[in-house]
Amino acid sequence: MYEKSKQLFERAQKSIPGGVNSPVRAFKSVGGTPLFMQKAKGAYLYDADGNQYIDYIASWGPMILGHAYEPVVKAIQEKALGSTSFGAPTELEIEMAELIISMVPNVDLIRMVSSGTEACMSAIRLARGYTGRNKIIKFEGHYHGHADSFLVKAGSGVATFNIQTVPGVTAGVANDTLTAAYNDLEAVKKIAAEHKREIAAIIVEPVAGNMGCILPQPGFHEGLRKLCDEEGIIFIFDEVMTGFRLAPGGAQEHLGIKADLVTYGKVIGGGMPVGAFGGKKEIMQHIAPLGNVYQAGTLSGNPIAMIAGYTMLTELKNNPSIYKELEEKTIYLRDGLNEVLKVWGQSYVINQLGSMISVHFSDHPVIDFASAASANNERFKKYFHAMLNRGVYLPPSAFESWFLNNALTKEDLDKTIQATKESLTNI
Ligand code: KE4
Repeated sequence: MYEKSKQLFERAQKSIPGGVNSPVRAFKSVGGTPLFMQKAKGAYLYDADGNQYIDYIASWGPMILGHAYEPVVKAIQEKALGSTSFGAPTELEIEMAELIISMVPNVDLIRMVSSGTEACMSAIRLARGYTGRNKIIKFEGHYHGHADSFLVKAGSGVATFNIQTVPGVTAGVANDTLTAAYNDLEAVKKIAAEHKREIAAIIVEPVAGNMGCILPQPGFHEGLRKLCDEEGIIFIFDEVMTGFRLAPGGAQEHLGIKADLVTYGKVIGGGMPVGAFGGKKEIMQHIAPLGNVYQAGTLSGNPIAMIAGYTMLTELKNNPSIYKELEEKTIYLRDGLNEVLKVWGQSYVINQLGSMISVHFSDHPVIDFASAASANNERFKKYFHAMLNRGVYLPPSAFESWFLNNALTKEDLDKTIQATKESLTNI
């Protein structure tokens, strides 16, 4: 069933650390051999052994319209004929910036980069440069990429591998990162009171996706917004996951909350390496070459990445009904999973918002990292493999959101629900 992947994994480990180019792909937390993918189309992945899977990772978010989406593929093919990179400004970058600014609220200026990590690390450097303050507040279990400042009580792979302190992150850097539990507004207020005029930014995943999908409690973001206004703290929405997924205007639109800076990634590149950060002119004008907060990148605004992202975002902007369709599919899946899980007799929780969803084998609500970590994640491992063996590819970690793509059909969702029903007998 997985012979070719097993061989490829053996071979990969001889030349790539852990055989993968990103740790979460290694199946370390669920066990077994990571599957090497050969191709994908629409909602389906095909591994090196020719097995087909219904895909709930969507490349960790980007493939919101399904894999090998025709308009994006064609746009890339065509653009590549005119060179793959100039290292000089192009009209397409202006069109991309104008398109994004037309879709999202509160962004006057936006800078393209090549990953979500770059976007988030640049945003906190800008907040520090703009405020002249050093410290940031992040939330336990939130993941903003692998920049040193963020690898303190981080989510995603850091939580998956239970890495308490990441070697190589100096105490100096870590000391400038203060953490609180997600949804605990009082804890944030306490930290802010203890560090008056020291905090440059609060950075948050508006809807958390790196400890499973975890929703903001009513009033949480409103409270953070008010605190930032009172204390002169820059409020950063890390929308690498939620941007262009929850709504054309992302979580700012979906939740009705204004951030001072917003970071993007994933969907914005249509599957190509793209990140971005943007916000009000008053702050963004401190970014070089306008200001002195330095940030740069050889392939930032790369024509192939830009045309992929521009094509994807144009499709989403011109067809806003996609968001309703995606949400309806996700709610259908949620309700179907509830139907089979509630008669199972064991504890579980399903968190869902828009097209983000996760199943936690927990006897308590999952509202922050501690409650996500104390779920029965051993059971998740068994569920993951039981589903994989039935042709359903879930994120290989309990600390990840599932991502639906709009190529999923009702039949795919029914198969996923049925596969869950069958899996429950032996997990
Ligand atoms: P990248 O540098 O991986 O493009 O983006 C970092 C990032 C920033 N902010 C949020 C909210 C994110 O979810 C991410 C990256 N997400 C993970 C999946 N949980 C990427 C997958 C991986 O690490 O391979």
